[in-house]
Amino acid sequence: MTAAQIAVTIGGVAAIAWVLWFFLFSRGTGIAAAAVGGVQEVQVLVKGGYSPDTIIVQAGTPVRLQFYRDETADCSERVVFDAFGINQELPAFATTSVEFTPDQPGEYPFRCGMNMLKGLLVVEPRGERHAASSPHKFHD
Ligand SMILES: [Cu+2]
Repeated sequence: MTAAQIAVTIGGVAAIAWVLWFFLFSRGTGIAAAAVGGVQEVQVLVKGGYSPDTIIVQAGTPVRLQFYRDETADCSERVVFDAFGINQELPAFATTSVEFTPDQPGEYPFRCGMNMLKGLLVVEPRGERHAASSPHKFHD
């Protein structure tokens, strides 16, 4: 092989590795909120999408999502959580807090004002996840 062929081969392998990394690890991964002073807080980068785009929280505890909008594109000007009646403007190059308390477990999509950028808030049941389904055979 010539030096040029070797370079092309290395470049191709690097490109494949990057594509694998991009699809396997950089997208669609959920992040669990960290509790800060009784509030479940998550930083979300807004730039052509939401990252992370899946946010996992627990029901019954206040949630604070810190959206940093790192662009001026009109598309991401607002963030909307239909289930919680939230339609919040996000000024460019600033952090905007969106706070609410999800009471019911479930999956709640969020989106930009035009319904193009999408994310998902996953609300898990509070505490022990299987407490409600444990058998009651020891009760009198
Ligand atoms: Cu949009």
